[in-house]
Amino acid sequence: MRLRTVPLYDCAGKTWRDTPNGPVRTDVQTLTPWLAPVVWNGTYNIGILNKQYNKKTLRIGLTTFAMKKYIVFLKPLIETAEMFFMVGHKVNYYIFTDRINEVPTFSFGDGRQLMIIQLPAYQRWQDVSMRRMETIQDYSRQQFLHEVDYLMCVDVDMKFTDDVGLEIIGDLVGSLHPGYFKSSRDQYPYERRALSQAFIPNDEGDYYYAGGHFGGNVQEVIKLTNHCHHAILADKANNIEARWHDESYINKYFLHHKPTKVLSPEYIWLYYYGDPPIIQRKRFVEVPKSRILLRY
Ligand code: UD2
Repeated sequence: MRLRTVPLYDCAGKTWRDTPNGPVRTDVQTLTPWLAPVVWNGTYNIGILNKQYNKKTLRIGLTTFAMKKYIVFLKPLIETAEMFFMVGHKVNYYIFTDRINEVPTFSFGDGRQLMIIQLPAYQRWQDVSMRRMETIQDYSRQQFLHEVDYLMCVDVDMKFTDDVGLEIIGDLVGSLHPGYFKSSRDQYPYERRALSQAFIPNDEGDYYYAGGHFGGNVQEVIKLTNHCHHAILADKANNIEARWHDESYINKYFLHHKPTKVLSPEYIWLYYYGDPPIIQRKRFVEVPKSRILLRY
């Protein structure tokens, strides 16, 4: 008997293919060893996902920090999010900044809004980056838990260049770092000092996750950020700062609390790593920056 083929895997109308039921990507890993999906173009049907969630009640939060000179990145991030991020769904953008007067004005789609939260700025950029854990945890408990179902937390120096929709939603979501998705475990830049709370021994570790895009349901985001914040404080008390700051602690957290969904590097691409065809859609990409000019 011939299998009926159906156009199962949508890619927002861009790469429709007739396929029998089953994953169409054989060139990438689409399932983790603990059976969580790894989201790549061609592995999901956005039509089914949109029907599965109730659009009337679902609300998604997006947090970002635009502290000090990084305020310049806010405009492209939010403008492109309005074009590509969760289009047709309700979204709350939560913007943390010390420069509220420099937040541009935006126009938003129905059910989408931006909330500005003023924060004092830490002097060191490393502290700005790491303290995001503390702040997301605090505001998630006080506010976000009551306002959104899922929360995605992203770097500000990024822009959306292609659709990002409900395929990224899950209880605990991590993103594969674009520099290491093809690397072996011993090449991952984990924190290797045993004294650090972020320590991962050479014979452990699943993937190397990026610090710039993680999320999940709000309860899970609270657990992650709370854990990382306390690990950062414990290290600070011992005069240790993990190799890649918050990213190192996130990697340690995901080792023992496996993500229920893993996003491929389509969802956090850095052109520093070129333009390989395996990344069929670069959906969320870094805006090039001069670290020296911006951080100091
Ligand atoms: C990587 C990670 C980042 C974080 C960092 C820690 C990616 C793509 N990025 O980025 O998430 O783990 O390593 O070393 O995985 N910020 C400000 N003002 C500042 C400095 C930082 O608002 O003065 C915020 C801003 O949201 C920025 C984020 O902190 O995007 C991380 O800082 P970064 O982008 O300079 O760090 P980077 O590129 O090394």
